[in-house]
Amino acid sequence: MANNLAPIPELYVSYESAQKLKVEAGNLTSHDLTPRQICDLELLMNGGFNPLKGFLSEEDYNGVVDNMRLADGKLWPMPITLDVSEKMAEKIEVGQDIALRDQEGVILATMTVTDKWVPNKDHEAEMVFGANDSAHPAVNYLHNTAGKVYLGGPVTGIQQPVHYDFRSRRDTPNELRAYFRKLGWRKIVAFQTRNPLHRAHQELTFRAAREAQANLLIHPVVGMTKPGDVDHFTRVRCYEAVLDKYPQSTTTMSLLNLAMRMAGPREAVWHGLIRANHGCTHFIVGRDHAGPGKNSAGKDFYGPYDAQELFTKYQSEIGVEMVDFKHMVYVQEKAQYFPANEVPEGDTILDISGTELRRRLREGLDIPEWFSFPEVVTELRRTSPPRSKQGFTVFFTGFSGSGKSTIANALMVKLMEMGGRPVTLLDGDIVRKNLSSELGFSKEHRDLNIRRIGYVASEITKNGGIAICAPIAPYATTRRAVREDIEAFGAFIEVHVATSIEECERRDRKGLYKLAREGKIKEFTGISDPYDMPEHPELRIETETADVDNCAHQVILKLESMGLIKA
Ligand code: PPS
Repeated sequence: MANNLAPIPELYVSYESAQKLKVEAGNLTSHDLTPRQICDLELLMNGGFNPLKGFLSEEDYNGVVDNMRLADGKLWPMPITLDVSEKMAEKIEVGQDIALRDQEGVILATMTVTDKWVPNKDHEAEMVFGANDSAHPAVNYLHNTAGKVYLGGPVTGIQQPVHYDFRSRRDTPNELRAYFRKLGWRKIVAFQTRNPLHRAHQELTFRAAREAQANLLIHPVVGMTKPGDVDHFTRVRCYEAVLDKYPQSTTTMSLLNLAMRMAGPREAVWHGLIRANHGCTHFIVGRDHAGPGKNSAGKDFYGPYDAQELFTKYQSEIGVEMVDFKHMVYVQEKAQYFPANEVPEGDTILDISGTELRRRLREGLDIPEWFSFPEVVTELRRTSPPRSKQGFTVFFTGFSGSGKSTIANALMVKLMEMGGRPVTLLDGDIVRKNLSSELGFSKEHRDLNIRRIGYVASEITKNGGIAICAPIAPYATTRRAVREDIEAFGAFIEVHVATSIEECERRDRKGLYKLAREGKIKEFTGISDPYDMPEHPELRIETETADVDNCAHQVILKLESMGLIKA
């Protein structure tokens, strides 16, 4: 298969028309695009999603969901839909033009709304992702992030979404086609990735290109990948380091602003179509391509070779040839990589899993040169310093008067004595004075208060500091949400200050329990308002049998055992 590098259709109008349209579109009803919709729109406009001419109509959507085909019969496996809220949908009539704006309000495109409908999301989840299970990131997105109503219709492109990072590494399909034409590349193997490249990947991509007698395009996704992945800034710096390891002028790299769905087999077909649009002739599909991980029953969503099977079935329609990904392992005796099925008998195989790599990074352990390139390891270590250098949050929870603030203060002083990281105390009373002065104690207000504390703590954690929070935080769901926000950046240590309500009332240091009993303070936690006991806190402290110094010391010991501070 050799490529046809003629330009493919884009949805942009000329510069002059765009300027005019932009002024006119200022008067249209606007939709503010979500980050995922911006990724989708970019690929619609630049031809990456050719033959789509806009967000799917209802008829196209039904065909795509049920049979992976557009209404005209063309293969298309992924619903590219413009989801909006019911409130937004009420403002829009079929036949109307709307302006599509980015998050700063810049008009990127207009769309003529030809269709407006309420999709059956359960059915979409079953058909497209294989299960209506929110453990799947795209199903979770479908039910919990996407709007209830879909709008469909053709798009007129005004301008590309703006990117300030790695501009010279981003190419439209036509830019890549022109580049391949210029260099006389007739066969190109694309490698899709959302992970940093290590030696095994370099070996396998190099072999794939050699086998297909083709040039190689490293085509990483920098739009949206799986939650928890290494951020794309770090990955691109890693890719740039690996690029030097290929024989000169055989290989290039370009960044793809795709929002992945982790849809396994369907996603592989979609990825193939996208690469065909980018002028590639071959595409590497591996074991568990674009796999979403485990379902809620702890089983894989897709079989390991489902993606390869589906791709093979549609290969001629996709227009690129599949190169199957070989699992490469390092053979110690030969000091080189081999495909796992070609390892000489009796030789020793060395391999480091993704989980093991993360553990080594977290704990600052050695990552051997046979596994990765030193430049890549240095980049990864810069973004994932060992735990003893990362930020973290200690989150105290407990009744009013349980001793949270006192222990938190003692802990702060001990951590400051040790030095090394800035420490911030977000005490309940202090926060209510400075951040949440307008809030009361209804469930809604308490949640807002805790979410604010969580937001500040997550920023502190992200930037390498220590946040100590000491609110009552009575609701388990809110504590869990805060934990999730913070764990994206560092450790979250929930400390339950387990002083009983009777003891708190007996101490009544602020006289509030008396007032609560007299009904002079309403909704008082533990008296007239609920408190969900933490079920699995990292630490539970009994203050009735230990003094403050000892309580704070228990936290220090916990932090040491988690590798967050060094003894
Ligand atoms: S919450 O639920 O987490 O938002 O509460 P928090 O921000 O930690 O604020 C608790 C402090 O406010 C005082 N206070 C009350 N607490 C509980 N219920 C009611 N109705 C109430 N009204 C005022 C109380 O002094 C708490 O301080 P601490 O430091 O916990 O004793």
